[in-house]
Amino acid sequence: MKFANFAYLLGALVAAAPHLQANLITNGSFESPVTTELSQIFFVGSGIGAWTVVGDTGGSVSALRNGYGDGGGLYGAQDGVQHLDLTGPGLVPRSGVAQSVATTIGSTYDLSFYLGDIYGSTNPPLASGVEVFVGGVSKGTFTHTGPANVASTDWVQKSLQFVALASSTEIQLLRIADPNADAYIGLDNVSVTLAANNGAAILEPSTLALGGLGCLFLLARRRR
Ligand SMILES: [Ca+2]
Repeated sequence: MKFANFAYLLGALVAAAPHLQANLITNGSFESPVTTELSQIFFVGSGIGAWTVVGDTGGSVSALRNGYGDGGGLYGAQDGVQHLDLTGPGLVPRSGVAQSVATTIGSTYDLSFYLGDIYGSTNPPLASGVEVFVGGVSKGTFTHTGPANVASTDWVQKSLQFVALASSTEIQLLRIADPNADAYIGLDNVSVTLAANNGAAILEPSTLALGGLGCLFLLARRRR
């Protein structure tokens, strides 16, 4: 291969590399649409950008914008200025959001999201919890109990891996039934990224660049 061609190929590889780990979820941070007020209700069946609100009939979730406060608590986003409260104002058993992403059969994906809990003056220290469904199959329940006496949202990152079984995979985050009804389960910053292509690990851009430099070095030595 001519050096110019090789350099071009290397450049193309490095340029393409960051896209391998692009977030497949659209509006994963719930920044769109901008809420009409600091809190906006979305009922089951309605859309929040690319998300669809799912759950029991009559259920809902709330999009909260930074500045929203209730019962002495301040409900701030983990990322950006908006996030979801999966409980909504009405406490039907289940409500949440779902979105389908394009996937490659056999490839492994990382699913990550942030779960928020708050311990305000009127809220007992109850766990926030969601059950995650991938392609309609439950991947388990994830919970988080924030520290006591902290009157702002406390966030933790939760993650799991899945292997795609179809060319389109539905990601669903559904709040767990909450008999104690502390009426707040925060969700923000949802992402799905490609982890491995059919079992082969995805090279990080830095790894690719280093490998490319190594190739250039070898090429330069051979040309002497
Ligand atoms: Ca956000």
